[in-house]
Amino acid sequence: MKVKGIIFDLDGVLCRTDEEHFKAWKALAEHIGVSDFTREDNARQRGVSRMESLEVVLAKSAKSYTDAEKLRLAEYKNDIYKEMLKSMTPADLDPDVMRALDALKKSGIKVAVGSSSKNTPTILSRLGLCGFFDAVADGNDITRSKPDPEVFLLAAKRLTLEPRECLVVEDALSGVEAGHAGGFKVAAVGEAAKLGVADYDMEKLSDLIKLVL
Ligand code: B16
Ligand code: MG
Repeated sequence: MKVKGIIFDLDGVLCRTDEEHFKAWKALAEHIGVSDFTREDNARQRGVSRMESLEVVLAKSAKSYTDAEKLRLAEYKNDIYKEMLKSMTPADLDPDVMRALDALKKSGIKVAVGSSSKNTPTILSRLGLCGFFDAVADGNDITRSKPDPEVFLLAAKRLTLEPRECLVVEDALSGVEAGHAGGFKVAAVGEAAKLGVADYDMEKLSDLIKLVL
């Protein structure tokens, strides 16, 4: 397929921070006495905002929480997550991811990040990817998280491209749905590639090279 731009999701696509999100949510769940928080629960948190992700955990608790308490719980999780990010370095970048990004950049295709995460700037900086992307849109820029297309539409706008000229790359069902809602074609990796809901399912990110070049 021919595209002018590719918009990458971050957690679970460009890096493995999806695993750190899981561990931090699991720690929060245990902190509030929820002992059966599973990877299936975590799959429903992929791509959705921090506060909506918290609701997935709280749905398993018998207690009810005020808005102020919810904010404190989300902060508790985010503090654990940010502590994990401190040990991240450019060496954590998967060589396959770097191979895909380099090949796309050399070909002249514009590249962007479209992530629900408010930690996107920290992660890109820790991975040594500050300034690499032609545009970044993240959780700090949006009010509606995936499956709403807001973050991808903003990334496309910042690339000065139309959705139909871009491909979205996602690991989450919510992200595939967001891409489609915005009028994008979507390629899936990881969890989302097992669902058969995207336009293209890939085993690894460098499969993009044969898909678009
Ligand atoms: P934060 P993505 C999403 O990032 C994660 O998949 C999701 O699990 C998380 O809740 C969300 O970011 C918000 O993250 O708490 O760091 O702001 O997959 O859209 O890159
Ligand atoms: Mg993701």
